[in-house]
Amino acid sequence: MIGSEAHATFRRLIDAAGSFVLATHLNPDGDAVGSEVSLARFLHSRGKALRIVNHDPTPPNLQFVVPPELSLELYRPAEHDAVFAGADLVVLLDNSAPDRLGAMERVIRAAAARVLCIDHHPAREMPWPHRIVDERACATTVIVYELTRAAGFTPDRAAAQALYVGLATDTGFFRFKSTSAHAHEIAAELLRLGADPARTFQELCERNSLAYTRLLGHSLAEVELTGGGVIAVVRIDRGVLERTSASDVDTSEISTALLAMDGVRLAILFRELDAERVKVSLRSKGGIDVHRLAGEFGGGGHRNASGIVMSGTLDGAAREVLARARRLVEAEGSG
Ligand SMILES: [Mn+2]
Repeated sequence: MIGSEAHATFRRLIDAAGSFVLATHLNPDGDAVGSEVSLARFLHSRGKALRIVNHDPTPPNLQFVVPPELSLELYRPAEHDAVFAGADLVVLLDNSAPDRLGAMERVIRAAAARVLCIDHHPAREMPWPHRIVDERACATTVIVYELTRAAGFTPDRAAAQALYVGLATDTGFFRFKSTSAHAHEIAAELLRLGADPARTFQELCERNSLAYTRLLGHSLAEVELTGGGVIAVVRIDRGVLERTSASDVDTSEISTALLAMDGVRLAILFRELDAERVKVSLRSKGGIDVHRLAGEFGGGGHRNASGIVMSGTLDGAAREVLARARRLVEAEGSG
């Protein structure tokens, strides 16, 4: 939980500012969008003016979180650089890392003195003077919930739904190790305030495309085990993506199925982005710290879910990452 100093910082900054821009990381997920929407509802209740500007579009399965009066705008330098430059406060949500801002990095760095960062990721570099970061929080929406409630806000139905989506996303529907009693207590309160758990699961998890489903089938059929059966590996090359028409689908959830295998505690998915780049998704259970593993290759994320984009071929990336992963698993097993 965040301390009284963080609450005071939040209140001071919010009270002093009249206009806000909210932003988050590349490829916004449920916690990113949930944090933006819930904080926006709070700021509107205070009569504040705000814009929400993201680098990437809101995925279709998260659009139900966005109430009609809010617009999550897609960053266009010609329009939004002036918005970032003119806002009293820029709130960076669910992201501390400048390199996860994409093309927005330059303009947000330029505004750094007016940036408040609210996040739960461990960060390598944090150039933001105002930050409320709690690595123990299982979602950024938990921090937003605590800050806004302490500031006297009662989430309405839309805010409660948005907060719940962040909590459900980042705890894997209340099953990851980060899931605390506190997370369930907040969830209970959010249900009382109107969040709909059945709809949340349907929207988030039951809108898979045929292409994704076929790619999942391919991945399950081709999975390999290594590291004494602890590491499950899937390689997806461009040919497979074309055959399954899955070039644009999000493959990160395939790891969930891999981790369901008995004995597997680390799932690694290598996906060929083009001839020179490979995306690596890392998921783990228990003590295997994939954030550290990803960090060795310039990637980032959380202890149990991280990602890397590597230059090189699919086989080259797999060789390098798997060599490190096997050593990590051995060290973990003997430690
Ligand atoms: Mn998050």
